[in-house]
Amino acid sequence: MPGAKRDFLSISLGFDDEQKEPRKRQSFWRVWKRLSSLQRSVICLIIVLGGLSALYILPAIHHGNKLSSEDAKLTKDKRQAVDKVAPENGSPFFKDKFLGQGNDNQQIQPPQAGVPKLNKQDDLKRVAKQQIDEYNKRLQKHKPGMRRPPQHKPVVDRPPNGGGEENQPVDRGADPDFNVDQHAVPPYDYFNQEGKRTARQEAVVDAFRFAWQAYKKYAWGHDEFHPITRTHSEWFGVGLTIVDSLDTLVILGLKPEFDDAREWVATELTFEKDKDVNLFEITIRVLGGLLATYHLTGDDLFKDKAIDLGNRLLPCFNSPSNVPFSDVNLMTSRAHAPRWGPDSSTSEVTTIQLEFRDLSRVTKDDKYENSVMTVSKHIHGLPKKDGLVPIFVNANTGSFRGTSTITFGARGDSYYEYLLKQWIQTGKTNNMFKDDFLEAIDGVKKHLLRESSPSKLLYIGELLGGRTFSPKMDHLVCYLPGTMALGYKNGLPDDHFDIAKRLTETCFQMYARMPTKLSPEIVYFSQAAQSKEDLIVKAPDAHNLLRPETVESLFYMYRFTGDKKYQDMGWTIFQAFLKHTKVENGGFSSIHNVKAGKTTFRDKLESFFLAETLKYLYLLFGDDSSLIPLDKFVFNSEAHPLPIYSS
Ligand code: DMJ
Repeated sequence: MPGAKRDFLSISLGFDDEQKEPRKRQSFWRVWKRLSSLQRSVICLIIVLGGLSALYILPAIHHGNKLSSEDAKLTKDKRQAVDKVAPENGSPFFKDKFLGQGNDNQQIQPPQAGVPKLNKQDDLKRVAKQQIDEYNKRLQKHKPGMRRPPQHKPVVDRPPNGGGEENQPVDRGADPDFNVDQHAVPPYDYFNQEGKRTARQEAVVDAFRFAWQAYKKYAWGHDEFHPITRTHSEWFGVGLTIVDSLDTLVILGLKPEFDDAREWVATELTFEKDKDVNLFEITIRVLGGLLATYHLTGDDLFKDKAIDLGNRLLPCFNSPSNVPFSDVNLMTSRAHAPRWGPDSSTSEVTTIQLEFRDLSRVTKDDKYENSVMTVSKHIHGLPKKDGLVPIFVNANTGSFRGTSTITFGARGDSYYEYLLKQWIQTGKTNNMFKDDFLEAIDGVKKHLLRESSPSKLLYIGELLGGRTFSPKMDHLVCYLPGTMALGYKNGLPDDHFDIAKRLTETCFQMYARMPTKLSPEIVYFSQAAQSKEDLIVKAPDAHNLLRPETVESLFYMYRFTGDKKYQDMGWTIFQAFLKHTKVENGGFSSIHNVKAGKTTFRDKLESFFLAETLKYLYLLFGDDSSLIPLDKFVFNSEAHPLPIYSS
């Protein structure tokens, strides 16, 4: 047997060990004949086994190829849809997620070997490395919870008064010299606030939880909650209350609630909806909410969702003029004017700029910012009444409707707000915005600012048809004192702050003088010298929608002065919300009449109560100004904080 073993080895090595002769070529047949029967059997066995393996492997390869091409066909339409909305530089993972292949709930699988068809060893290594990199990225990327916020670099500090006109950088207009990633998002341990809150902040947290739990129980994933009937309704069909509340959850430090909300965004939120949405509303509430949450948490999930939404809103800008259409279908991309007429609201087309600019800075793609800068420049170039604008503008002609009202209330309000805030967002480098804001405030002083009788409350009226003064003031106007205080803090004239202080007092009186201590939606100020009461409330205007504007201004005033009277004012208002708008079985509701002894509910929890009202109250009642510092963040119109850039 040892000899047989030696023979077998000698064949396998190709030598004729027996004869000790040098190696020479022999025919296959001669070699075969010289083999022992054991050697022949082993060779036959090897050949049979090889053949059998081939029979199994070849069809499998063929089948695999077939599957990939069918799969490709099946997903082609979907993928085209994604390509349509994905940013040019969008990551492959963004596309995977959109297609449902990168679902955050799904366990991330390690890279699979042997999937790609490869010829060269180098290619193999390259693709394997790509897969591993991608896998590691995905593990990093969508790990839930807090991570480091985006890059921190300080904004350019400027002297209090902007350094004088001569030192102001030139207006770069629609072609901004991006300093991407220059935004300053200071680190803050949001989810570690237990034991650090003031008693009043704890009360706000309780109120928030009370509303949140009811929404979760009866309306989870739906846009709006009706707490009396415990039902829900859709507006955009995007879980509006959740998305609008995301950054409030972070700022209030509510980790379990935030985790639930994030999970919903990761697994349920889609903008692939055959739904017409209002450009302004979805921008300030949803785009703003996603971007702010991205900046606070550094979690790319929110950035990816913001990019998807931003792309779907862009068709609004394909109008015959530089004024965008007010509505767009999220799925079909069809944009159009509002159903009620040919005009867009001036405040709506001018209150999308902070969000679209931020999206450009985040993506390093200037298409979003350029779209909204075109609108801003167009509105800047239109004739105005001492900086004041009519509330309607036509998206076909690009002109104001000259006979429309001038107001700082509905449809006019945030045009002025975004002038100041864009100047701040761009590091006070774009003076077009600052100049328009200054001119508008001069226009206010000239045409709209009056004192009531008998108490001399300072208020802002309206010009009906652009001409006739009316002593009417919407609660919406009460954002203005806070915004003017913010301007003053950024170097605008002292008298802006004087006006801000007096307007804040007036807005508080709109609450304090009502039997419920809640403000009506609209008041008229008495002008008659002999009148006994300053405030007149008409029956159709007596409702309260849980709006934030007054507590927003109280927050700014407290941050800038440290005067606790503003906290006390806010506490009075908060107590009134608790007393009259809290629904026994869960949630808060808007009410019909702030003058009525007995509250009647309108059965609606507006998403801005959670996004804005409770957020501003929480910030107002705290003494930690490093929680959303106002030299690093600028709040959008829905109280979503966005970073201030250096240009
Ligand atoms: C919010 O949606 C925003 O603050 C908007 O700018 C005005 N209206 C509501 C709150 O009142």
